[in-house]
Amino acid sequence: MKMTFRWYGPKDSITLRDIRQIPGMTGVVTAVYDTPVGTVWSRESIAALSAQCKEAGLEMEVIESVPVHEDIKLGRPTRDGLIENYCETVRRLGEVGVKCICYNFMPVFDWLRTNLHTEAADGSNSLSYRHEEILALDPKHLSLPGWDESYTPDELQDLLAAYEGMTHETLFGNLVYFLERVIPVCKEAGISMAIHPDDPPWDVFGLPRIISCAEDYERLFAAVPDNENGITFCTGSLGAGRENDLVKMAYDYAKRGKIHFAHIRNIEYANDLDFRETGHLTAGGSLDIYGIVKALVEGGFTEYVRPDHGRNIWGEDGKPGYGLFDRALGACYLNGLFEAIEKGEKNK
Ligand SMILES: [Mn+2]
Repeated sequence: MKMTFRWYGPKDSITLRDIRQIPGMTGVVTAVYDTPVGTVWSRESIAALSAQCKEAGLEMEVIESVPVHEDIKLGRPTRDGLIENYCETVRRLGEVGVKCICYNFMPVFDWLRTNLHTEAADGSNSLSYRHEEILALDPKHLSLPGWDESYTPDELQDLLAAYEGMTHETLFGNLVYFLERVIPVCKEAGISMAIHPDDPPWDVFGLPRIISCAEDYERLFAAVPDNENGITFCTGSLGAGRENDLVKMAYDYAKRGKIHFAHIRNIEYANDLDFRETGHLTAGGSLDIYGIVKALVEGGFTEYVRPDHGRNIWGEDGKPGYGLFDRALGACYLNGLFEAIEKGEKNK
């Protein structure tokens, strides 16, 4: 296992030095943020980012993410040119030693929450989701925390209209079309693709979602069986789906070499659909983080991990989910779990 930490580039309030000082940290998970979605990342931007990481003593082997243009998800005629651009970015990332690309195929929105600062009894705050609040929203006049500035109201309306009538099958077909063209390039570049699951793992605003449960994964692996077509195992996203058996999935997909990257965090269920994000410990929420890590190790998992969303604690007012303190605590906890379980396995 290689412990990593998400870094939002030079504009992140958290410095590479801060990250380097977290025990056991080997690298960062980052991206080029100066380029519009769909265009090729410049060699200069990639090289500058890579040089900064190297100078700080951190690897840059995981990119999160190279975003997929909506026209590719929609299967529009412009997709071939956009996929070629994507492939060129993959080649350039391979040149600087990138090994894994996390991406998602969620239409319009990726993660969705209804509150970014839900206060807990201990005074910390974190992101949360209430389904009733989502249902009460008018998709024609959406105002969602974290998304308000991503699209103009007109852009959002056009995009939602373009997806009208889109079935799960069509969206999945468009994902396969994309992967069939990108995976051969990944093989040459020494890179694995790691699709992030839907967050939360169900349809929202009538938009289809296709990476939410074991059945979806089987369909994905069967359609494009190459090792480079793998997943980001995100416990918080998948865990919001109460029917998902995360321990079983972790073991099964690790064993099959499908997990190239793991996001580990915990959530606490409020009812059948609602949840709030908690600290990383098993005891803090509803997911068995110990059981999941044990399953990963027993399945032979040796790839990248990062502590996913943390809470705001100790007065920090970080980017929601991405403050320094709680994610650093999460990394230490996860390092402890991995060390204990890995050594236990060896001594068996
Ligand atoms: Mn995640």
